[in-house]
Amino acid sequence: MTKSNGEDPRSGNRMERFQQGVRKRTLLAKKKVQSITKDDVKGYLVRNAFVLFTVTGVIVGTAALDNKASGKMGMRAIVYYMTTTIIAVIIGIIIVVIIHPGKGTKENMHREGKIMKVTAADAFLDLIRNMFPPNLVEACFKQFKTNYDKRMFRVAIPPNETSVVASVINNVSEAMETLTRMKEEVIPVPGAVNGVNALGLVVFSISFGLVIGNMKEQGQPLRHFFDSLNEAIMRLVALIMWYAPLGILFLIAGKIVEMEDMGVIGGQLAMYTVTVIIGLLIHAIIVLPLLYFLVVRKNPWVFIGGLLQALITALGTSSSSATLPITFKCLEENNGVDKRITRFVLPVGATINMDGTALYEALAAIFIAQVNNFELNFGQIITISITATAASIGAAGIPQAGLVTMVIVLTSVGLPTEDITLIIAVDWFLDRLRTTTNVLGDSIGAGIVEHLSRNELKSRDAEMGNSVIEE
Ligand code: DAS
Repeated sequence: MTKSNGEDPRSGNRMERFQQGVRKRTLLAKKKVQSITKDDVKGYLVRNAFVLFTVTGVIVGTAALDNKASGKMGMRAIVYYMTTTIIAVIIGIIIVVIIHPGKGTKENMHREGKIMKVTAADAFLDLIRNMFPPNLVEACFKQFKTNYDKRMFRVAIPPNETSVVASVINNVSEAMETLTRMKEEVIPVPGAVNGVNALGLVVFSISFGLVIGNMKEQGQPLRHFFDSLNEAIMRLVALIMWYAPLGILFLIAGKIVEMEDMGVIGGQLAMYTVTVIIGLLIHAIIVLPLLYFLVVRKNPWVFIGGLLQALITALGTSSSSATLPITFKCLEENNGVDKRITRFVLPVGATINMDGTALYEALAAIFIAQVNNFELNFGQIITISITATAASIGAAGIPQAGLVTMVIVLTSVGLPTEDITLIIAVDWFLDRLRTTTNVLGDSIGAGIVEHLSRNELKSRDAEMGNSVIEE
């Protein structure tokens, strides 16, 4: 059949269909390009900025020191880290023994909350899966899975079909999609570079910085190169992070909205949450400021006031590593701490000095013993203190790392590791608080180490004959 003008109508349809197809494919391609540029560019930008920032920052800081100075500084930092971590653990133990939130038994906890066969264990295992080499994960997985199948995993989680922990771990808030995407990108940087890798990165940067520092004139060009590279990265990070507090507010707001529909959490869990908060508050607003005042003889609250943006970022991202660039900025620009101290002390501190986490792990382990009516003797309490300190050193500066390394503490005194899921429901919230305490501890440490190292810094200035590395 042909059209009056002799054209084959089917060819018209064919053309029509072809044009439609082209239009559809163009639209798809455009969407794909848009989505790639929006996410990946920001992702690459953030990811590389943060890793590069840490590397150049540490190199710049260390290169400005000589072995003698950095050796003494390193010693002072380590002594400070161990002292504050042990104090935090002791606070955790005392407070959980006095308040005794674990009164009653697991069954009691089950009755209190609305029992749900939780997908928490699966989400929790995903978290572990992403953090440890597969063999260890498989071992944990088998252990968890057997208990899970025996229905031992029941946690007082209110009726909330979606897996609480999965949503918590994603920590995604629709309210600020942009920052959330950026935050996810930021978090995987420490996540991807977490634990041993982060420490490896820092160790490499410190040793490379020391080498440059000891090259005298020959090292000058490299020192200048890394100094200006770091300056550029710092500005880039500042650009990326300027809208962080706003986005973080949305993240927390989004989470609180989600908490609303989580309903009431079981009494013991609530008591446990209160106990952890009290412990962290004692350490953060009494011990650390007092330590700062005793050593530096200045008003700690002025110093802490300069850290506000870093503390908010820690609260919002639950990651010390992701907060690192902001911590640098707050200490150097608001509190005037010498770059040679911050670049040297902070990256190590963010990875191994976690007062909040140590306090939390000791407290949570004893809480789980209480819930199991398991009488701990003095020796076991000491074991918990030591393993909680070690676990906090091993935890990476990323979300809920402290929850995962708690397996070490529970195993050390024979407590059932699957009972971690009893406290998983509130961990997304407590993690923020302990991360903020961790960042505060690292920052106060930088202030104290700077004060104790002021003579070395002065003699180093005289030796270098130029001013301290400031802009
Ligand atoms: N979120 C960890 C941090 O970044 C602390 C923890 O998980 O305990 O410091």
